[in-house]
Amino acid sequence: MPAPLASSDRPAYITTPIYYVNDRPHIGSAYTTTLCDVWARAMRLDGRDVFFLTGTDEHGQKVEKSAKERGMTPQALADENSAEFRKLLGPFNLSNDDFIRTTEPRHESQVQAFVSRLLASGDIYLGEFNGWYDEGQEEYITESRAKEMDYKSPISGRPLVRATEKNYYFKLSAYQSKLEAFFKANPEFVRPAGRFNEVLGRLRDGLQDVPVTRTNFTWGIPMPNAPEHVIYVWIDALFNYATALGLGDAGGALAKDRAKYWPPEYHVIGKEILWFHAVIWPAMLMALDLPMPKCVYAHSFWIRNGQKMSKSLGNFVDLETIDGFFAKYGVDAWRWYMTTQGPLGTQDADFSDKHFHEIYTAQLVNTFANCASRTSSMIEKYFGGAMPAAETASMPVSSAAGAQGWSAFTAQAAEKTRRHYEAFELAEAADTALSIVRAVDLLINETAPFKLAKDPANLPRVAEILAACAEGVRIAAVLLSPIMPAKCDEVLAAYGSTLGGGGMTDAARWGGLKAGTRIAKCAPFMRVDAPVA
Ligand code: ME8
Repeated sequence: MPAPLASSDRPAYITTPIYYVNDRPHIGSAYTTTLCDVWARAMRLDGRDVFFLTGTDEHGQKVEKSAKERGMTPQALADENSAEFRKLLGPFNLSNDDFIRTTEPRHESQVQAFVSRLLASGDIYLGEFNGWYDEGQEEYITESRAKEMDYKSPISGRPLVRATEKNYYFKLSAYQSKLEAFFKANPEFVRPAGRFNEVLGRLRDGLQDVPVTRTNFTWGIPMPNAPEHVIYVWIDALFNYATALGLGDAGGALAKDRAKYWPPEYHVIGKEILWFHAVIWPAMLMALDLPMPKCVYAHSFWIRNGQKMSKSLGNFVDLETIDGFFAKYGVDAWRWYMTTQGPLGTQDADFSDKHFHEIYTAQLVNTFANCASRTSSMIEKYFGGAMPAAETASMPVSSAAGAQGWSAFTAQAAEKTRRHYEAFELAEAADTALSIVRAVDLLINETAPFKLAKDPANLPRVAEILAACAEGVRIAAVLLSPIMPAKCDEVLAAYGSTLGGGGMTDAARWGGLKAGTRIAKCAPFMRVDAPVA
């Protein structure tokens, strides 16, 4: 487990990529935003002051082209599709603090201010580009890379087009050694490690200056000193992370409230946009003398039944498909699957209806819901729905766990979960929190309180067992709440509890459930029919 990135009283900033408005939202954009949401909620639960940013990327040739095809202005297209992304936030239960659009005046004016600073420092200069361009990705490609790519876009498969333009350039080449030194000193700047190696490998080929303006279309932010040039969409877009906090307008009102969040703890992105975030963006920040983000986390891709998702194959898990999952399993089951089974590592993850169903049934119905439900119904049956009075802190967890008592076991699991969340090891955080539920399950199976209860003489022992189970369920619900906020709230409410406001460790401390607390029967996840293959 990597060391924690920052002390817990530091404000925390996390960002998603800003999504292109020439596409509709789908599993990919929902996935990245959900991961960031889980982290943001976990850090808030831990008492940190969090700023969680998402938004839409609205300029560029592709948007201009699509708008033309549809007979509308680029702004109208951007408005329409940005609203689609915004609509996603409620149903997915995403708790972002702002939603930035690159066509907003607050963003445009700050991008111009940043670019003016880079012109003044000589980091941006006028020059001529001769090379290749990937139209789909809106990315300039040098001759040597184009050759490696066989003159085809690795993303769309379409041929690269020849590009010769008088453009403004960013002096990326001047930052080669500074970046190398920075990477060496920050071995966790890009995660997972396999992705960092890819960046370092490409860095060894040597950096060339990159164009930062275009003149062959107009849908972009005008260059402050030469308005016939528009700022290249990628440069415009990367700045969103800083403009949302007002950093381009240092004395302004936005910066007054938000500058404290810089630098970001995590820029979470997909693997295909790593170079921009791991190399170009840090070099621009160096040129602007802004502190570096702590980590760029590049996850891999969801694929569908073993195949890449693409428009031409028509196999995208789109919002309509996701709606079907919400209707059948609920949004929290969706969030659970995204968090625990997604492509957080260097491998792509296959999205399959069957696997979703298996995970739902095994982990949510049979484990989490079953424990919450069995415990609450036995408390109802044997103790009239009131939390039994019993000393449970040092009661052994199970025969397998040796002498370790419940209080020590859950404190250890809670701290481990907290650290996993903090380190963006979200599937591990989920599993560690769920280990408490598995221990409750084992306790019930090993001690069979439903059998013991048949003899009234055993009631003190039954009280002890069920009190431990109830407290275990409560703590697990606290720790799982960043992933499944609504269902965990439901369980906590049934168990007469709340998340409290004192941080994750406090909320998860043994003994939170006082004797006599009303515990209502609850069944947070219900069995549903398996999908037809
Ligand atoms: O690249 N699996 O925007 P974009 C998982 N505007 N995640 C996926 C995915 C998949 N199959 N497909 C897409 C852009 N994503 C730029 C970003 S940031 C300054 C500018 C997610 O709309 C993943 O997060 O193409 C990826 O990086 C992002 O969507 C790309 O979104």
